[in-house]
Amino acid sequence: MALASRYPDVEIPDLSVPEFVLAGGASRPDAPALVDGLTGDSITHGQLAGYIDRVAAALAARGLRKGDVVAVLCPNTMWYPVVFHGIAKAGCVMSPINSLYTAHEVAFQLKDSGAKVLVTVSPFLDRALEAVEQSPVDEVIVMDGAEGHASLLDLITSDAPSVQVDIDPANDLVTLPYSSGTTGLPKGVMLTHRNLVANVAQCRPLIQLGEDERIIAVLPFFHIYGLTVLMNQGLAWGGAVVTLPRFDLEQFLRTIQDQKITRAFVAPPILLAMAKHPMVDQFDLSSLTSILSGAAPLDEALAQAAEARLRKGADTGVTVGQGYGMTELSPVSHTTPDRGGEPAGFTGEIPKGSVGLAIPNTECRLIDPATGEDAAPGERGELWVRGPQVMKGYLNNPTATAETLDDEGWLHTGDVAVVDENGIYTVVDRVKELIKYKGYQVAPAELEAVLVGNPSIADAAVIGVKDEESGEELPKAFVVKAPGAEITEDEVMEFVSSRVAPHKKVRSVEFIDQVPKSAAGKILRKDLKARA
Ligand code: 4UU
Repeated sequence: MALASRYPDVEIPDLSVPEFVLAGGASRPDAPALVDGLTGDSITHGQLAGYIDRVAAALAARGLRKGDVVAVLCPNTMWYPVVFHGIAKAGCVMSPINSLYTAHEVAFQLKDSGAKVLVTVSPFLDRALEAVEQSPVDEVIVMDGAEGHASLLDLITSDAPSVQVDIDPANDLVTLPYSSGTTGLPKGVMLTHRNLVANVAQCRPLIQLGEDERIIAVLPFFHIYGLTVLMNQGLAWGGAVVTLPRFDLEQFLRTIQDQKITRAFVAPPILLAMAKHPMVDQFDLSSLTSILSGAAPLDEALAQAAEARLRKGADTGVTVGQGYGMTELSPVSHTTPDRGGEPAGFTGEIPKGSVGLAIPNTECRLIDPATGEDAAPGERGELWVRGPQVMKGYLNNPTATAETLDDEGWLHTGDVAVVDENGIYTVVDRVKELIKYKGYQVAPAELEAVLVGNPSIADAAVIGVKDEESGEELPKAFVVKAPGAEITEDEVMEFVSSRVAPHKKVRSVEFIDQVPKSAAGKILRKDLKARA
């Protein structure tokens, strides 16, 4: 049984992502659109439109055509949105790469996506060039400039003619982020212009961003949460997005204070600091009205503690809420509404540990994994989602697509949820392989492939084990030694950490005689979880 959203459907503008997003600031060209949180430098909405036009023209002049993939390996700066929307306006597809990836991980994404151009920054250039040697990339653009490479300045001062690419929002891709989904290795998630436009429009009744809103963007734009919720949502309603290149608590708090930030969209580790760290009291955070957490489960008591601490008066001050999403959902399907943004006739409370309500145009099902049938009211089930934010599929991978997205358009999330009589959802478990570390994806299959690449390791399986103290899930490897091989736990961990980004490190190791597998050869992760 499909459970409808409690909100009436919203209209989804039939526009490309840049057209939709730039419309938001069109009436206030002199207002800031992007602010560098470190220097205070800014780009106005008017300048943003102009720069995007130039980047698109320069890319087209290089011979890039509709559907070509341009990868971006860059931390958050106020220029990242210029690059993304420039690529999108040229009809190309932006594939965002995690800034912390090793050259090998970067190369995997460049090859798999077929990227023709890589845009990066000079501090990452060595890593980028190492990756490019193993991939089909024709050109590396270095935003801040480097000998022998075009820079962003070259692009935005290009005198190439403007381009008007004919974009079909419902079918043409705009971005290709990577996600492991419910199983296996990372895959390119095909998201269309319409997916991203829809998701911003769908959040509107719940998250009522105003023009004078100032949003802190410390979560990375290379993750879909940063791209849609921070960047595009912030810009689309005419507000200002204030960028920080990495999370540093003091810098984060100072930026909220000095830049009069009104909204923060974060992941649980940042909320933990807001609730507990003594430094928080040294800053004036009174401009802040709302903090939304997402990307991993938010502890109810922690959310309450953060809200109590930051709330100045009884009914004023900040509210702490939670959203739920997935790369394959562009990413939002559920979120906590602002005060006053509840659906008509809503009288209940929104418990802090919940992920709020299904956003408009979104249907849900909760499926009992044991029976494959709809769970009884109030019972837990795997969350299925259907709506205009559901991906088109995985790139070049019809098998994985069919396993996740069924014929009726339901995206099987691999997360387990319950819904109460008010339509409030709570995510209670995860049945897929995926491990989340500080909100980042860790795909067990990827670590297993790295592990068995060691000649001393005959077989391996990786699961997430919850650390009670931090609340984080820590990747744990079960390792079968090769006959006669000598290898220690520390050596196993070092072997992995030299090959993967820091968030994917294996954080504990146990040697076992055999990896438990089904008759079909699938790792029985449940058995390993029980053992851990
Ligand atoms: C329990 O993490 C994301 C998207 C996060 C997001 C985006 C917009 C959250 C709120 C918001 O407003 O995407 P992925 O693809 O990196 O990871 C998806 C997985 C989910 O399947 C789920 O297992 O991350 C987990 N997850 C959560 N789990 C995401 N949000 C939550 C949550 N509680 N609130």
